[in-house]
Amino acid sequence: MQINSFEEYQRTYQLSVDQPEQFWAGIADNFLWKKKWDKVLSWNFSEPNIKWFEGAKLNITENCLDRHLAENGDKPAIIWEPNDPSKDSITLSYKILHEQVCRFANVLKKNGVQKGDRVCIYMPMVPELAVAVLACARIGAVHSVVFGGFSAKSIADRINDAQCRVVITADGAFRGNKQIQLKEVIDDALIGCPSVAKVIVLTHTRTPVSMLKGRDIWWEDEIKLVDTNCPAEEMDAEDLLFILYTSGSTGKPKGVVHTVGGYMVYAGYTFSNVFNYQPDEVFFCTADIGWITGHSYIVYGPLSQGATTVIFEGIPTYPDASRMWQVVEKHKVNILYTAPTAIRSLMSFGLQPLEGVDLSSLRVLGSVGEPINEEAWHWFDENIGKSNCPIVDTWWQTETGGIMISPIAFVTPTKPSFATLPLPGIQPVLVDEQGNEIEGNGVSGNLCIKFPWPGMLRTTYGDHERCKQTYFSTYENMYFTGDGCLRDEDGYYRITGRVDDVINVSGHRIGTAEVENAINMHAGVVESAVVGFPHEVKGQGIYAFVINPNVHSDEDLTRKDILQTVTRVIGAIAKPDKILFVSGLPKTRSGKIMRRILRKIAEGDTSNLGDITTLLDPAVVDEIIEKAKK
Ligand code: 6R9
Repeated sequence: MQINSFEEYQRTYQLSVDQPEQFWAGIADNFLWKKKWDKVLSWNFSEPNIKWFEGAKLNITENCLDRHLAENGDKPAIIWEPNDPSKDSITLSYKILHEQVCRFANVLKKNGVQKGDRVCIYMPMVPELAVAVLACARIGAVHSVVFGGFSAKSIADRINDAQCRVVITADGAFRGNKQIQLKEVIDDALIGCPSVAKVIVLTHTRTPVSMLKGRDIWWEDEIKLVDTNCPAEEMDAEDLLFILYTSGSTGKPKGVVHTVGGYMVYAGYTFSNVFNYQPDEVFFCTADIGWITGHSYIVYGPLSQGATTVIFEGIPTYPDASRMWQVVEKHKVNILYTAPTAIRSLMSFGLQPLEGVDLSSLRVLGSVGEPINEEAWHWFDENIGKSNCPIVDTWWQTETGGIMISPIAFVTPTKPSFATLPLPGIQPVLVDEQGNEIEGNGVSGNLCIKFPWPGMLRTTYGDHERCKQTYFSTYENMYFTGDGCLRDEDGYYRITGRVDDVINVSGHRIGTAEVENAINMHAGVVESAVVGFPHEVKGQGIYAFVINPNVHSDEDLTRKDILQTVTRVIGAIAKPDKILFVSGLPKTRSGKIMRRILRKIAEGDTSNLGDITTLLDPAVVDEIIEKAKK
């Protein structure tokens, strides 16, 4: 499956465009199927209706676990590095991981979980999180992992949208010097979630928790009651594997749906190729399993390829800014996959944290989540890769399931801040506002994909129309990514950022409408408008313009209150970096907020605000500019 030269890439790419079915069938042959497909692909982007490997039967956990046992049973599958460096790390071999997954799958069965049931997972970054995910897949339950930073309300919304039957959580989580009371958050969430019959609680932080009789049970008790024999459920290639919620332009997060066969093939293929993974190498992806990057490149991609994957519970700056490098040294990490925000944050500590740390095990570096600026790219290249490791700047999305546009390590010549070229099977196009394809090089436009790939989303859970409207209606017969992009003279792609109302804060997608809804829940707020602005570490920060009618109120207090409201409604990750109180917002006569103007003001660039004559009250703009300066 691995591509070894640029010439081979070009040849493979051409084949994947000329004969996509033949190409993907060849890739899929590298996986374990209980029964092969009748048809590789049927599709249309108008409904949309996309089916890969129709008629095929498989279980993804047999690909991630069972098939490695004979030859690699004792090979480390997971290396877990705890938050606290003085505590021991834990290594799970493929054999042990297989046993734990089967055992926990039996716990789920014993508690009434059946094929097709949805299970919400809200856990710290511990090996049991991967075990829980895989145990769901083992029995054909659909997992919906919710990142540990979301609030009770966000969790409740997600649980209700998917009608989850079971929740898997832990007493608490460690993150740097903080503790997050996961079970308490779940208790609050579940007040409004009638579908949940059972909550399975892992002991981790040993913080006291309350257990509801008949509903809450301990992980440790349950696994004693079952054995390790759990045959893998036979799944159809197009059966649901998981739901993962992500923000869009509207207020309500969407449940992106991925299915078993195509997702597996795509995550495995891209992992193996992009990172040039070699047997016995250690792969470290610093994302959280609560995001798509963790799903595809901590769990499914690496394990499907029999790799050793690191799960790191902590954060790069705890107990100090050398932590991530220490982890690389300690576990002799060969491939490090991280985010620009982490790189920028560590850069700001200078080179001292790198002193005396041995990074010589590193062979490949990767970046994901947001555009990487040239300065961060060079710092990463020179100080971490010692100018000797290719950097793969991987562009992709929750919806795409796996990496789409990226260099292939040791194959594609890289260029700082460019995601470079599409992987085999991916047909990107740039389109103008009217939906016309912009051909040739040295052009920019909105990034679309014009042909299906196995890892793409199939629907948004419970609302297929929304999937169609969001991704397939802006431009006819194309998947619209929501990103702007340029293609340079060499045909290389550079992602320039979202063109919709989504802000990318430290690589996390946050919808402006979501934040506005949360702010507006505060009793003192009449209306608000939220935009992104350039932030040195986070990439983008959140800037909120808020109309507060009570001019005599204490602004600092109201500000604090609003931050608390947002934390309660969405989670701390959505807290605005700046809140500016204003008496009005720039609106058109039809009542639309002109965000373009607010964006300029937030950027501090008011020299050219463009045409503001269509505004209902142009004077508010001057007032906002004046206030923003202070
Ligand atoms: C994997 C992931 C997707 C959005 C995407 C884009 C941005 C991701 C990027 C990148 C520039 C890269 N993005 N990778 N922008 N260069 N290498 O991050 O998924 O959380 O769904 O975010 O992130 O704007 O549309 P997700």
